[in-house]
Amino acid sequence: MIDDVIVAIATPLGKNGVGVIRMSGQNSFDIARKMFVPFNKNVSFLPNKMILGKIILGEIFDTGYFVYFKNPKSFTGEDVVEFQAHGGVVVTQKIVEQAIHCGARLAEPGEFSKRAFLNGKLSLDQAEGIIDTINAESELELKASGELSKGELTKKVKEMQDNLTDILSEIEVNLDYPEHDIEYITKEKIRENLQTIKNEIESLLETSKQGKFIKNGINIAIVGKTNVGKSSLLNSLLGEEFAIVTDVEGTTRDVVIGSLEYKGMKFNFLDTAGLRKTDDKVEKIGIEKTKQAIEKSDIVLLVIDSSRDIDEQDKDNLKLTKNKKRIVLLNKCDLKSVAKFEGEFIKISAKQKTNTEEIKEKIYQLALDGKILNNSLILTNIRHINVLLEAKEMLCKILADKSSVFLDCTAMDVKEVWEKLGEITGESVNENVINKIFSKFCLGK
Ligand SMILES: Nc1nc2c(ncn2[C@@H]2O[C@H](COP(=O)(O)OP(=O)(O)O)[C@@H](O)[C@H]2O)c(=O)[nH]1
Ligand SMILES: [Mg+2]
Repeated sequence: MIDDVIVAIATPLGKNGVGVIRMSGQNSFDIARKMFVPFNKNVSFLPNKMILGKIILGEIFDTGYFVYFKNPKSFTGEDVVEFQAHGGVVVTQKIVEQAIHCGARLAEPGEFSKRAFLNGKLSLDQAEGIIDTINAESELELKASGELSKGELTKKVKEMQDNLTDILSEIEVNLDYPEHDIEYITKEKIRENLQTIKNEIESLLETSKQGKFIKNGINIAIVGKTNVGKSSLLNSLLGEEFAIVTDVEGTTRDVVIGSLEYKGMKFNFLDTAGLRKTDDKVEKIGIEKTKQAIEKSDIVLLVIDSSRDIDEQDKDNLKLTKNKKRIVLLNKCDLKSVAKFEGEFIKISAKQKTNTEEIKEKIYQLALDGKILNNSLILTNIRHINVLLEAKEMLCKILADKSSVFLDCTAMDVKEVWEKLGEITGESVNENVINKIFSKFCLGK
């Protein structure tokens, strides 16, 4: 039973129009009332009602609102009181101090959400969805975390768990009445049902490929010989003079990273040192870094100067990147075209900033393998992905067992899969995991 009252500032520390201080716990109403005097003496303190008055801070006071959420209809499921005061650093901190003076204690990071989880207001994955919403850096990340906090994954997992429960009772009936032919039919049916659940897990896991890009953005390495226009291309994509462009070979030495958002997805461009044979010590290191950037990238933009013949170095670069998802760009199309390239390419002029939208669209398509993102659930959280991978592995093992004792052995294994899936919603997860998850939350959430 959690009965102490926790308090924290819910808004960022700094100079803000309004600052919100939140309290949760059985006595939060009494504690908050001790430090608040309403302007209207006859007002009744009903839940969900904003009441204007003085927030008493010892000798001084601030003017603000008092809002009371009665359990269980609150974020944490407990009695919650929020003060909306002026958003200054000192004011908000004074209110917290006063609340502590009146009997509350300072909340730990994520403690409000943790209480919401422990009181059954949120599943673990929903709580993680909330923190992802706060941390979202792009529109699609926001969308994915929104699905999570809405409980879409919880719903899917619970459906799978229900199916597993049905399978378990099927097995039990059969173990109690082991007539030979019934057993055979049941065995096949169980196998089919387990296979269906495995397929569902697999299709969920399939979305994690897109999820990875949504969460981390797409890393795109801009690669090619020196002076083909890689840095000019970065500038043209970003729409600003970001990287240094000169006609001196070896201008770019370190990797330059520039980001933009396209269709709600974050693109991280890595402009690299041109690949060529060189004795320059610094440039050599740069080239080594280029190779690492290629390795780490999701997509490579290979730039070739179309105003010159394709030479050995271009061919080496094509070879070096042939196993990557790659877009070949024939640059400087404003000049006379000389290069002969066989294969798919896009003609561009980085200098005149042509075809930048076409490049972005091509990157988007290539990263998502041409699949259109819809509103459905997309896995972005590595913990959820790992739990599902393990559950899938367990199902594979059960299905691989073709022995005649299939039924006897399966019940326990099926129960284990059920529990594994429960780690997503938090139903079957140990305290350490829970504490670790909530400690990553911000203070006041
Ligand atoms: N005519 C023309 N020149 C370009 C184009 N893109 C880049 N350049 C020029 O090529 C030279 C090298 O460009 P830069 O972007 O520094 O190439 P990098 O070494 O590959 O990064 C500069 O003088 C640019 O102005 C283009 O599309 N057309
Ligand atoms: Mg450059």
